[in-house]
Amino acid sequence: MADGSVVARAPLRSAEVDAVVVGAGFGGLYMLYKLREQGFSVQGFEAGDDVGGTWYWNRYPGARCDIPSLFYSYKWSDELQRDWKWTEKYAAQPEIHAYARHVADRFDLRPMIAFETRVLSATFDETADRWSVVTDRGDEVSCRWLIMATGCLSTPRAPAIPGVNSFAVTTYHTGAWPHEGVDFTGQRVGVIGTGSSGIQSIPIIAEQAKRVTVFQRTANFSVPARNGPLTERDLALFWKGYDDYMALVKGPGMGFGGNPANAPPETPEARQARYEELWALGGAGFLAVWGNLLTSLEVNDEAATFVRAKIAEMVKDPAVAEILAPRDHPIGTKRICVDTGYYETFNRPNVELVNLRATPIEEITPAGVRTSIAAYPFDALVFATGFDAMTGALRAIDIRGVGGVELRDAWAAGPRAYLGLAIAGFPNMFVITGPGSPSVLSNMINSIEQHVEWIIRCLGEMRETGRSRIEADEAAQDAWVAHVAAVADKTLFPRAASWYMGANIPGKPRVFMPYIGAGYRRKCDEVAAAGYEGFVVA
Ligand code: NA7
Repeated sequence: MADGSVVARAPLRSAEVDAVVVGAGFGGLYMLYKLREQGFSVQGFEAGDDVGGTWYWNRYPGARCDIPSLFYSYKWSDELQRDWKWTEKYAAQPEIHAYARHVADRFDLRPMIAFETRVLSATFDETADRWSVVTDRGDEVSCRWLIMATGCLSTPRAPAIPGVNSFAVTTYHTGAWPHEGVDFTGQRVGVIGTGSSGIQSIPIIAEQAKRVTVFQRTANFSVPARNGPLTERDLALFWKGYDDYMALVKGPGMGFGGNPANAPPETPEARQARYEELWALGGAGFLAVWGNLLTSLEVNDEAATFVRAKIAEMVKDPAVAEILAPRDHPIGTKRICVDTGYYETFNRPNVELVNLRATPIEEITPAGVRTSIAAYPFDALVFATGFDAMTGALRAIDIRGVGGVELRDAWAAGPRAYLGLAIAGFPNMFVITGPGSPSVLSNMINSIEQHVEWIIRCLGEMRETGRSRIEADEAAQDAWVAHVAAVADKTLFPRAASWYMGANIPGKPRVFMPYIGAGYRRKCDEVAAAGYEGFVVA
């Protein structure tokens, strides 16, 4: 419960179900719905006391989706799609969470979920072709199919800084924000981290706090959201183009390989006009400016220069503007941020920026933060320091597959998964939007739906043909992992020390985790149509 108490319930002991679903975010909710619809018995587990996943935990001020709300909704129910009315172009966390709650209630999904329950381990029994799932509430559930809907950004990480736990007053992590909210009025607040969470929260914290000190290690590119209420006209346009949009969603699948049809025009004036147009429109669509933005350094650099010039226009103090201007990675190779008034916030008299490249943090002390040249006393400290992305939640569970091999060991040199859906040595287990699938570089809701629908088709076919076991073949997995890396290597993505690469976690292997090639959906469909090519079915 949000107040810290835990609802009492008897442990589910020796329960047997067809499927266990771990996580009740957007992936888990749809998976539960489909499993029940197809007549599978199912048990869901969720660590939080409510549904929503990412949108349950990330309640920091200013938390907002960076994909337009109309596109950030499930497509599997036309009635749901038409009934739910988003109020803003980019929905804020409370509204997205309300949407997840609405889905859970409307489709009566809650009875399938054991809340406030963390899965500790999952062990595969090779003689029975079943998983045994154990939780922190004493549950021991046996299932044929184990579906990990544990999310890509669900394991918040405090910064690896000496004395990180020694601050005597309160520390907050944007990814695990108190449900009752935080009142910073009259406080001196330190914020470490300038990714999306920092960039969204800093303007709001600055409006409230007496003083805000922002500690920036890497300057990030951010484009204005130009958020606002959704109008009848927006809705009419959306529905007018809905069939085309659905054709795109259900099409072969996007990629970052470059669309030659969208080449930059010859003249600098024409290119500048297009940058201005997209800047005025707002949003991450800026990255769609040219098909080769993420494959040509020269093209990328021009777009980056445009954004740096905008930062210099918005920030009055040229020295501060220079610190905020990203220069160490091509635009788009770290997740681009979408902000409301971020750069302008540095014009406020109560906001100061500390450049950690020049004066690194040496220690967090009971009083605040000490850099190489100064001590900053605080009443509150905010870690906007991100997540152990894409693999953190899976590695946190003691998952043991064939021969008792631990997933943590199998992934010691980086994650390996066939199609980002299944892992060799871990039969009957599926990962929704796992590493090696488009996941975080796509519209997550669309990718979730694609994976859930692929998995349910697979389980239905296993049942129809009386099979009890499906496992990714090691050679197919190796080939897929190599393909994922080869595709990434053709782009500029590997040039950034991003969380896509695991670079934000000290010691984490540097592997580009999302799949950015074209035709992913088609590939998955072809694999299924060919009788699960690349899988061993028994
Ligand atoms: P991100 O994007 O991982 O950002 C984390 C920020 O925290 C980033 O600026 C980091 O700097 C900074 N950071 C991390 N560790 C440290 C230490 N030790 N010292 C100083 N600064 C540090 O996480 P977010 O939560 O903002 O966003 C995650 C995703 O959620 C986002 O991409 C959207 O998809 C939604 P660095 O860049 O590593 O130098």
